[in-house]
Amino acid sequence: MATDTHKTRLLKELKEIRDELFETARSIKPEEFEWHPRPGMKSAKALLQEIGATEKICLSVLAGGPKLEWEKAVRWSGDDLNSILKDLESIRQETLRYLDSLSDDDLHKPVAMPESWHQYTGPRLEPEEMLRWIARHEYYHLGQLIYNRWLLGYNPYKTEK
Ligand code: NI
Repeated sequence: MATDTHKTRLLKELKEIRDELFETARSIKPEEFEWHPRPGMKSAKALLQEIGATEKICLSVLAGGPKLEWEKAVRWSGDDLNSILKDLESIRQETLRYLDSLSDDDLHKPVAMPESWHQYTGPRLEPEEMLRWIARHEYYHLGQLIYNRWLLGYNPYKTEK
């Protein structure tokens, strides 16, 4: 067996972060879901929605579709934890289908970015770079979610399950 392809490594990273996100999110009680520590900080619900909407918007651009608007990017199927996790899953399935359609070479063929993103991405970006950024973005907000939970008393270093 050859060493892992670039694609396999990307898939692994996306999956490991997603598994930790779901493990962290599954224990959220309904009364905790919209709690936020301070005004202007995101609740668990808002963090999860941010992760899903960002992934969907980035994927649309990568796949040659339109640049979706933030508020309308995802039609959430419900306001509760389970609905939002289910929506995150179906967004991820689209990402994986897209990734599956690429060869390792395709991963490095730059894709045109929307004008308003040029300040962050430049005019063109390799899919590999964007997919790594999606994973990094999710990990950033996962850290915030873990902290949100910790403020409610759920110490991530103590596994009392
Ligand atoms: Ni964000």
